[in-house]
Amino acid sequence: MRIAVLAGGIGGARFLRGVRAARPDDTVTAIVNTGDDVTLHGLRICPDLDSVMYTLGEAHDAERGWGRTDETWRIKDELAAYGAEPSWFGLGDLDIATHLVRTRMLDAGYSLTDVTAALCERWQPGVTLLPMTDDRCETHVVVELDGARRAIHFQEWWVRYRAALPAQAFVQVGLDDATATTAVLDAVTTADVVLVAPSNPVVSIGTILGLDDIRDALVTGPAPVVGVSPIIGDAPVRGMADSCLPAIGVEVSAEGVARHYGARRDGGLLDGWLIAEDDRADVPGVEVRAVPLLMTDDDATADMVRAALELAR
Ligand code: FO1
Repeated sequence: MRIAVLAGGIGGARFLRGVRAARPDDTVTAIVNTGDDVTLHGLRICPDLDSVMYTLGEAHDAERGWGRTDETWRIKDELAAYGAEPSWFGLGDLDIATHLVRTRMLDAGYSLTDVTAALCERWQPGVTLLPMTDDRCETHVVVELDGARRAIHFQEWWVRYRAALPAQAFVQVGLDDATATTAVLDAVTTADVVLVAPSNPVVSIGTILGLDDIRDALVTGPAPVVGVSPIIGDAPVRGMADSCLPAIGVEVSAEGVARHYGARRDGGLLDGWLIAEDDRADVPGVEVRAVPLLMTDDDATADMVRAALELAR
């Protein structure tokens, strides 16, 4: 079976470990959000791709969720000693090697898709990792800062301000001119099933769906699309979806997110939707199933994936 998975960072990575565990002999392709990408200290940083790569490559720091295990921060401290801003972003020494290799390859003209494949040669994630696009697009957040409305990079909003500044809007700079890669479109059009990971529906899944050619391929493609709610009860399990959804007028609930994604019969994304056992979701045109949704370990996540594949059938 060919499975395509739309994924963001930490939640997406954890979900992909479950897909890999549930379907070890299938072809799994992860289509990963690149809207969180940022250039800092001259390095191109791809947080969601790196979270997935490290997590499936058994190199991630499970407690932090991002970055490398056994990380050290000597270069970060040295940069701060020089007063080299930004000092608020956690650049680890081991992680910097990834950014140096990526930045050098990008500068040499390789596509982000090629760079990601090269980095994965080392980490062997067991699934194919594809950036959603090779074109630059970066999510910015419109906030009120120092008495003025400003658009700041998503990473500054999330890391420096801990998403504490109310997000008035999200602007995916460059998204309108970005196109999906052929590898991504091939993955979607040849998939037997498409899974939407419980990633942030605004800045992760929303950014992927902001690429019209991916959205069109999903909506018109042959494969059933089944999503997993990132919201349990009235809050996300992790991350900042509850700080993002109100900015786009979507209720922070499993039902709200599913209605936002829409039913495929109405030109939306979903055929099926997994919600937590105590939740309810009435989404006309979408088959809803309530299952345990906490990705406490790979087995629990694999059970979720099996439920999603069952629903797809
Ligand atoms: N998240 C933080 O909360 N603090 C950090 O200092 C931080 C640094 C960082 C460096 C590299 C990287 O790949 C991810 C990093 N993240 C950090 C996580 C990142 O901001 C988010 O996980 C994603 O952008 C959201 O999916």
